[in-house]
Amino acid sequence: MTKLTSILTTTAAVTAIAGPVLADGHAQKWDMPMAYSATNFHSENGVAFADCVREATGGAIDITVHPSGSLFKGADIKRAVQTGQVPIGERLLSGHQNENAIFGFDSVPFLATSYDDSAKLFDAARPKLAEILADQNLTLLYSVPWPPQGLYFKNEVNSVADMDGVKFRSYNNATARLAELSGMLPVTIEAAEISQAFATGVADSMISSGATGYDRKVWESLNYFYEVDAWLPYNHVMVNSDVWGDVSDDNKAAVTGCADTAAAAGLEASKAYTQFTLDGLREGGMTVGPASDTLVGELKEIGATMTTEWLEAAGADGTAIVDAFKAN
Ligand code: PCA
Repeated sequence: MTKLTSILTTTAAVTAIAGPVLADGHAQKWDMPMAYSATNFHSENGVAFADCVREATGGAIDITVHPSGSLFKGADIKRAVQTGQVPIGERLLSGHQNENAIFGFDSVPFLATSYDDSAKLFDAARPKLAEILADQNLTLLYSVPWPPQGLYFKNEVNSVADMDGVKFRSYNNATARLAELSGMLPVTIEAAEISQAFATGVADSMISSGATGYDRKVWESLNYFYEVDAWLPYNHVMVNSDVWGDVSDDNKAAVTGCADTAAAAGLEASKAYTQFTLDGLREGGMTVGPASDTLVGELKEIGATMTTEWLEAAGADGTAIVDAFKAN
């Protein structure tokens, strides 16, 4: 190819992309903060979603993913999208239970412990969740579950008594409450910062997925992972409703189509990542296996307390979600 044809081809390609943008009149660049590492399946799925949107809107909406909390930390992403500092972002809504207990629907211990049940629970919660978010100027695009949550420790733990006084990294209200009820000392730390926290002894334990332990190489500091399957929390991708309102109907349909694809692909990736990352923890040198019957029994008692507390906080809407989930 000569230099000229190369320039022409490039120009043609740019024009092909630019055409619909100009026709639509709303060429937009959307920065999308995400809290987890670039190699995490949520982040990779976010990049695939961005690619899908770029293609499906003919370049009219050009999303750039910023993983690892590099643009906004996890805890700040929701507010950033709400207030229009960024048009779109991903956040673990159970980190905002203080605003509305419904945001913690997915972190009620032992309510939904499998992918099938967590999907049913999400279906039951989604309309209410979307309504609450809409009141906060947020439009829910897609949601993807983390793998089942298990307990990480530095030392072997066979009962709640063994957890007494242990420094415990929490990521939402439920994880902090679990720590309190089991005699541990909760400290809130973003996923992006846990390797450092464990290495320096700020925390010696957490509840999370195999995925997050694997992403952060926690075997460098911790030694045990107990597969408790306490719950499967969701990450949610949300767009600012004012921004969304300015998107043409055609592009809304395109983005929604990509969001549906991302929800399905993210779910499959989450499932596949479960075993892969548990194997990875083992290869890193950790002991990975089920918790003792004693510990499981004690955690279920704590779970019952937390369920009662959540139902009280979430009121009639919470009860309706749980009833709808159980009816399916
Ligand atoms: N990883 C995230 C939330 C749930 C999970 O599995 C974290 O630990 O922050």
